[in-house]
This record gives sequence, C-alpha cells and structure tokens, in this order.
Amino acid sequence: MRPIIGVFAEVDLEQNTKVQNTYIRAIEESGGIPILLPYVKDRDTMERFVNLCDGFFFTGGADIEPQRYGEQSKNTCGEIQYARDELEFAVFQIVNSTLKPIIAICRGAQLINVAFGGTLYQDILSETNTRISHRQIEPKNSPSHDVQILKNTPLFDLMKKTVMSANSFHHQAIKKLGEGLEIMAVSDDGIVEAVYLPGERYVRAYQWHPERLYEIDIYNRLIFDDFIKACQNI
Ligand SMILES: [Mn+2]
Repeated sequence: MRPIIGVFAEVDLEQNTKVQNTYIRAIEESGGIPILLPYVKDRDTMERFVNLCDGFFFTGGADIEPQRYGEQSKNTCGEIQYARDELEFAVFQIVNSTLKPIIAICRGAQLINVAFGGTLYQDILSETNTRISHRQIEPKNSPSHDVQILKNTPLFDLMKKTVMSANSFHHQAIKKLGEGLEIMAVSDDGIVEAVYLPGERYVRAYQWHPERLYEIDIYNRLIFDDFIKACQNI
C-alpha cells in the first residue's frame, strides 16, 4: 500500500495555504500519496489528520518565531508566519506521541530542533564566522556546497559514503541541538545540515533541499525512498 504523507505548507498572513510542488513531486516519485493540512485550529481535526496519515513532511518556509526558543527577535530574523508555527507545533506534539515517521526539510528541520528544545541562529551570516554561502546564487536545482556525513548515523548507512552534494538556501540554522537529536551531516564550516532521532522512531531532518536535487542526484533521491519505505513499514 502506498503510504499517505501529511504535508505542511506556507500559511500566509491571511491564513491561506500554499505548498511548493517540488515537495509533492518528490513524495509521488518515491511512491507516497501527499495530502495537505490547511490552517486549522481544532485539536480533534489535527488528531484525525494524524490518524489518517502514515508519515509527515515538515517543509521549508518562513522563520520560526524566536520566542519559541527563548530569544527576542533580532532585526536579522526574517518573515514569521505565526499561524503556521501554531499549527505545526501543535500537530508535531500529536505526531510525536505516535511512532509515525517524520521527514523535515529546511524550516522543517529548524522546527523539529526547536520542538525538541533546541535553539537556532536567527541569521548565520551575522552570528557565525562561516565562509560558505548558505544562500546560493546558483539555481535551486543545482548543488552548491558539500556536506560531510558522520559515520554511525542512518544517513551514512543509507549513502555508504562520507560526502554528498547539497544545495543551500537558508539564512538560519540549528544552534543548540534539541534534546535527544543527533547530528548526521555538517557542512565544512560546522553548520548542522542533517539530524535524526536515535531509536525506534524515524525522525530525519535536512537543512538542504533534496526535493530539488533528486532528479539529478541518486543520493538525494535515496532520502525520499528511505522515508517512504519507513512509512510503509510502520
Ligand atoms: Mn547549507
């Protein structure tokens, strides 16, 4: 049975919902059935959505509200979508009480980290000494920096190599790691590029955008094949 994947999307200031089709294509290509949760407030609606889905996809987008990790918003912080934060943190808590798999990309990775009690750099450029551009000028579907894959991690088990190509269009990143999470890839400047939750639950989060590289790079495609497989096996 093809698994049903619950997908999160942009929720703008008028509470309209919109998702990048690249996420939807990647799920379909790897065998999943994507469905979207719009902005809802009712807890029972969220629980029914979680019951309906076999796995969850936290996608990219606006910055997480810094107060959620105990910081005041700096002027380098980007757009915040309060309704989206409210929806995703609420549904995450419900999903987190199940064994259903989670994949998270970019903002999604930052959301997972904050949900587990971690913090973020509100702006990489002004808060770190990196010499790597994490906001590439190349098209989004071309790689721009490598990531180093740590051994003894699920990503290494999947890729069977220590370096892979990533694209990069984020200005925030994980600062303090969320409780229980472990790093599985970093860029050469030490910025966290992928994390996972050790143990029974499948929780994988990537700072880059494999959904825009899977057509040209088999390794990036493996990320989605692996997630969909995990959703089938639950
Ligand atoms: Mn990057």
